[in-house]
Amino acid sequence: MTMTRHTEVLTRHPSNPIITSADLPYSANSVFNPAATIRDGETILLMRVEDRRGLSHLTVARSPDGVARWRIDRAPTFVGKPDTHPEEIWGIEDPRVTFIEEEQRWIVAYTAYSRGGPLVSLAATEDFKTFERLGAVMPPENKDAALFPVTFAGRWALIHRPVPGGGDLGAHMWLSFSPDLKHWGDHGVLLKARAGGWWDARKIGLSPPPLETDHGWLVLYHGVRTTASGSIYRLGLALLDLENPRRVLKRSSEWLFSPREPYERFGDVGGAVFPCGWTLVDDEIRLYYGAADTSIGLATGRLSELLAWLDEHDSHADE
Ligand code: BMA
Repeated sequence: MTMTRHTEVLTRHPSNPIITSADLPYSANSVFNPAATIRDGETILLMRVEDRRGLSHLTVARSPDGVARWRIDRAPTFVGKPDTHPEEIWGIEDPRVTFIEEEQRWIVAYTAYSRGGPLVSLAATEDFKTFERLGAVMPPENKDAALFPVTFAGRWALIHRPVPGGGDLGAHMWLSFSPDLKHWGDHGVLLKARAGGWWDARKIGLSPPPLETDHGWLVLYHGVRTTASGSIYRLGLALLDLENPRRVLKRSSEWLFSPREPYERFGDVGGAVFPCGWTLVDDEIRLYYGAADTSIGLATGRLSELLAWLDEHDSHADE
């Protein structure tokens, strides 16, 4: 185990939380877990908004600098459509967006809340105004999904998180492949939740989509620690082989980011930091996260420092 002095790799923005429900142009309970991307120089967040019935939809916020001056759609942008898509009966949640360069469009992987439990659906958008549903791709219970931006030997790859046996068997991250974004197979476990006292014991899931770096696909994932007073959602890193994303090259032993500030500790689900999106400009990472299922926080860091931190805290170093 490495016992070096802890230094902060991700720094919270001083104006956190950067977006709360008070910033929305319409009434809602909370705004959290946003996807993030940059389009024509503008930062776009596709935010989960929970209404006062308890059901979620997605709404777009745009900012010239990714920090302030957010312009938020006047009405919900992307809403569950149970008449044609019954799996969206109880709303849609937690989007992750992936830009597909060759198609000049984004694929949104989101949670559809069906009567049978949460499942994974895909949609495509070119402008974050209209969304074309590609349908449900993973049956319940499954969530925390995102697409890789490239194909591997001609097949798309999706990370997702099924929950077998009502969670008693542990919830691990899986990887599946598809020739057409519709038919999925070659399912296999990618990263396993650890056991016992670990911060990421029994339940883990992908946070933002995997990020391509010179060293491999950088994966930020959440680990859930169950305690006597509820769950703590923390974040750790892993690195996957660029050519073969099934190969896990590194995985952090320690968590990298954990609820600390009052807006992360208190809220509808206190003790949860839950990012669904990040952007990279030059070496700067901007991580957008749900704080306590109530508001949106921003944390920034250098990609090179995240990779160096992962090297230093690689769990293989524990052996
Ligand atoms: C997870 C997801 C997230 C949520 C988190 C904390 O299982 O459902 O939407 O932010 O729990 O409540």
